[in-house]
Amino acid sequence: MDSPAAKGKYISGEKSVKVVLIDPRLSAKDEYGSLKDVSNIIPNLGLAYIASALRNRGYDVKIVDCSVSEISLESLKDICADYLPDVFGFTATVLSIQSACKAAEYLKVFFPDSLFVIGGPQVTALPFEVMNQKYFDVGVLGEGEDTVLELLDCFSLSEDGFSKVPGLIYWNRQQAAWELSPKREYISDLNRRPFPARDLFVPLNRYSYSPVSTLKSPCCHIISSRGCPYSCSFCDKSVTGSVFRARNASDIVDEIEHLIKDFKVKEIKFFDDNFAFDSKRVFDLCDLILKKKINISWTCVVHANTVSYELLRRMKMAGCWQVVFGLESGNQKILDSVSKPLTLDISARAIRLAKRLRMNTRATFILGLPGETSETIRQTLSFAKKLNIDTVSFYVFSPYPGSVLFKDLEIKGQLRHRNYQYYRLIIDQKNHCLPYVPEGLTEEALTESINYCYRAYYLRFAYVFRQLADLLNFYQLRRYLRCLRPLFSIFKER
Ligand code: B12
Ligand code: SF4
Repeated sequence: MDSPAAKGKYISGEKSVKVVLIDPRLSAKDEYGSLKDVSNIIPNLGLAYIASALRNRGYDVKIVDCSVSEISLESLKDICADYLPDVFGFTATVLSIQSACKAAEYLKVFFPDSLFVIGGPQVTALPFEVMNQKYFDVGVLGEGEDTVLELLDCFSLSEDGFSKVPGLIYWNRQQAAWELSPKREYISDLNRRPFPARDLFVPLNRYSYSPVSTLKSPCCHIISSRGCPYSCSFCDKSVTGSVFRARNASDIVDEIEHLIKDFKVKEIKFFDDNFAFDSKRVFDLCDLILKKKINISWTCVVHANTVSYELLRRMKMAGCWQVVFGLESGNQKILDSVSKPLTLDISARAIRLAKRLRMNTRATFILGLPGETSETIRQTLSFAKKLNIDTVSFYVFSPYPGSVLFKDLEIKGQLRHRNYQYYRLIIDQKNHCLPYVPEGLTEEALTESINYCYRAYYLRFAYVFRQLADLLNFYQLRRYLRCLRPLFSIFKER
């Protein structure tokens, strides 16, 4: 194959290089089905980090988010024809890889001389599989900010320089094969890096954060640390790795202030892998928010074993109104078997502490992990009920490429298929085909159990009564009203 990258003919060196970054995700309706109105339809920060790195280096950058704007391939081509990019950069997860390939295949016909780059979790997890489809010229593996700059720098100087840029998969012409360049080190210092270029997305008000987790808007999410030292076997850590690297309080507060000033943001969501792993850092962050009297409401996803009463109290004082816990299962054996470093007691304690402080609690459970039975599903449901968590999500297990479980199940021949459009944690009632079903269960039984869990959890007198008590708060009332309509339609469908 003579990849255009090998020809090196699109970077002239004289004109400013134009890069279009594309999030090719499905339309929100196709991705979330009946759950669309309670899901996060939000800008992709990975792409925004790439954009800001490129812009800082003087490249001309544009972002096209196909999801929120529901852009067809034809309009995508028209947008690109107006802009005439030298480089196309796609991002993709397991769920969006097929759309990314489709878009690249289509656009290549019209822009045969441009460089087609793919980055993100899916190519990082399965580099050869993605590149063998031959829609892309080069893949960026892992964190891409430094790699993409070196890629484009070297590209304008020498056509064969890719092998020297760490973090790539590229076409080796001599070998006529895809080859990995040396591994890229994780970014060790995340401070003082340019903030994500959120201004390159369509206006923020076109996006929507799930009302389940949002009190005030406009809202934005922040990644304040990367990497997680835990080893849950269902989690894909290919991009951010196992070493916890964190931004300091003042760098995070600078970003919060920038969001308040430039985007009028009233709420922040921290979507870190393990936000409170370093509790001192979170204390510092809260203290700085309080010291600077920043009026911001926020939420975060935390691991239950990283929180204490004192930490939650300080978080609440600094504006945190909801804590989200990945509790995964109400059965200890399942937790142990997926290497989740959590006991049921720790989970219960964390929820109780947050409730004692009258913080809103949210938990996510994964049903259908290996070893799951109807009985363990019942245990999970009754565990959630016992804790009376404010909001629970019952996701279906999907073996994500890059995770230990994906590899295990693949080796054991237990993956039912590799049609990645079905690798999702939210079940689409009308169109699903689970990639994995545990022994002893059927797809129908598992999906019906999940539907049952939702109904059995939310349609309870004790639950409704407790939630009604919160309605005294204006913001909570508005939040409930926003959740109500989609919830009714979900129950109708389920
Ligand atoms: C926030 C988040 C979401 C949000 C927002 C998604 C969005 N629009 O950004 C929501 C909740 C909507 C979401 C949904 C899903 N998510 Co998600 N999500 C995350 C989370 C927690 C943080 C993402 C993030 O901002 N990371 C920080 C940035 C810096 O990393 P990054 O996005 O990977 O980008 C870097 C590199 O990948 C690379 N890069 C990325 N794109 C590009 C493009 C180019 C051109 C270049 C050069 C480089 C490059 O450079 C970036 C900067 O370093 C990650 C976990 C994680 N640690 O990343 C999971 C994660 C990305 N999600 C995952 C999954 C599976 C999903 C869902 C499929 C879940 C589902 N619903 O079933 C969907 C898929 C959505 C979609 N259509 O693609 C998996 C992906 C696994 C895989 N192999 O694909 C992850 C890794 C979770 C995990 N640990 O298993 N997610
Ligand atoms: S699921 Fe969460 S706690 Fe477990 S390894 Fe992944 S990021 Fe860490």
